[in-house]
Amino acid sequence: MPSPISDHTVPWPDDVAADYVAKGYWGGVPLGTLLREAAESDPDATALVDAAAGVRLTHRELTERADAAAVRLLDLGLEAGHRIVVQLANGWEFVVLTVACLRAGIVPVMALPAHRRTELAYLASHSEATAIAVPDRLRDFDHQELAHSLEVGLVLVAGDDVAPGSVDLRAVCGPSTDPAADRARLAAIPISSRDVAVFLLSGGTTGLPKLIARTHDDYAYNARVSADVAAVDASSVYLVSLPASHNFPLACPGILGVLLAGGRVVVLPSPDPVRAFATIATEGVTHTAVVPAVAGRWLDHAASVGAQELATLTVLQVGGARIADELARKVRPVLGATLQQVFGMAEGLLNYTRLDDPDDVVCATQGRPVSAGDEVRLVDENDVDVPEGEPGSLLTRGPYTPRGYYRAAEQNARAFTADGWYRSGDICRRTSGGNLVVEGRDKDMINRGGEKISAEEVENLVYQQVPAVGQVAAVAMPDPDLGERVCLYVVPRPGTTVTLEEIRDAIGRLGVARFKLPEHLVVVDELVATKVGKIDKKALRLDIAARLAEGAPA
Ligand code: OOB
Repeated sequence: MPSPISDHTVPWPDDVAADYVAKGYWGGVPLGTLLREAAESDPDATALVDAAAGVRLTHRELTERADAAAVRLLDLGLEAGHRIVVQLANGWEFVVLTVACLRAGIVPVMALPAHRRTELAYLASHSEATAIAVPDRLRDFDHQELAHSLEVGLVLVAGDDVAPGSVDLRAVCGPSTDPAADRARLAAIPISSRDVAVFLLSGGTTGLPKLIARTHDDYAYNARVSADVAAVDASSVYLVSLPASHNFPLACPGILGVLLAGGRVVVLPSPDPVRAFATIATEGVTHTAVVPAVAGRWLDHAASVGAQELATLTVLQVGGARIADELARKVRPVLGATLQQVFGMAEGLLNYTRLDDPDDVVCATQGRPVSAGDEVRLVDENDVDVPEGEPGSLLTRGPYTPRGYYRAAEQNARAFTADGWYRSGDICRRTSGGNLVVEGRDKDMINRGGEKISAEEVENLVYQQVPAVGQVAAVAMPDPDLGERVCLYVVPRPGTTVTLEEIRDAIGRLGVARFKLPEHLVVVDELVATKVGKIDKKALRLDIAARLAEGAPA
């Protein structure tokens, strides 16, 4: 039996929680119930479109399928409070399964399709998952085989090739035979709005990823305020092309915010511009969310073929990494949509530019907190607030920012202050208009086109797998397309040599997400240390930027 989730979470203090209830941030209703209620306002409207799979579901059909799936999961032995690792491509099954979990109180652990053995084994064991949902194959990788080798328990598989011993996820997510009975069965499950609804993955600064336990109250609020600020309503059509298990496309406002508003979700497996543009045209997409690297590709594509297909697109949300001001300024003239910058984090705090902000705010800032309940401080290295307008390290608390990671007392002592402020590690400046500008960061992370990579995790993998490496440091190197990529500085052991290929092969064999593999290697005789004896990463970042500027081969 998995241990109760509440044994390992850090709750908001009682008086703070009471305040969030009194102010109406926390509604006291579990997400599954809210989603069912939202679906009832116009049950025959289309809720979900997966064109590749030929699936179109109305709100009624989605609700009934989610209820039926919830009941089938219970029949398979899962219970409210159990955890299921969800590693699915963007498809209708992801949406039905997620809603089903929320209805049954089963907690999805939102893994990424790119994750491999190392990440999945860790997520499954750390969350004490009793089930995993995967595609059969994706991009030539056999997810089903890997899932079985993890010995998690139940393996649910989405695809045509469901092996003996796997459960057919498409059948689990199929139509209901008795909607009223399903509903009655689910109504009997006691789910508190204070319970954990989903586990998100942290952007990663430590050796292993951390789990962020988001409650029904906090995540429903996250989705609801985000829908308001993005002007999402029942007439909205939202395209999901980023990996759906990321907080941004899941709930900012994403899938959950759009469904709660009675709108329509359209899923696509990737943000490739040719397909995305065609889908926007056929489905009448009004809103979508992308990372800056994708925004760049869409701008290039529109510059060559025009943006006629984007006629219905009113809001383009861009976040996950800093978009260059020049790129931001092209969005409206080239794509014809209003840009909304989103500076968010799976840990909670969301900043948005508002749709009616002047161009200078929209194009040159990352917006301001979405909720009046958000608290933000910008501090120096002694946690003292910096003067207004100066850059400082961002600390935050609020109604949808949990007070600690799941089962991570040691990391929590570093990542949170004693009075519950989360240290985001972003260096920001506040403009006179109250908007934040992200100027850098003081966390050891590499942001590769919005995918976050922990430098420490990469370094640990290299030390474990490559004996010839005496000392290693992973740092961000600037990249015109992705913003940053992983660069390794290595001091080989005396008498040995190392190559980038050897290192990539060694880590790759272990099974880690490919986006974490280093893309550039600099072999050096020594790594300079700071005064306190740590490797001077700032110097290394400057060094690689200078080498690239001088035309070193990338
Ligand atoms: C989003 O969430 P995560 O958890 O993958 O990453 C959070 C980190 C932030 O701390 C910051 O370092 C960076 O990603 N970031 C940005 C940014 N948006 C995120 N840095 C500069 N400019 C931005 N606009 O990335 C995320 C979560 C919800 C909504 C949107 C993004």
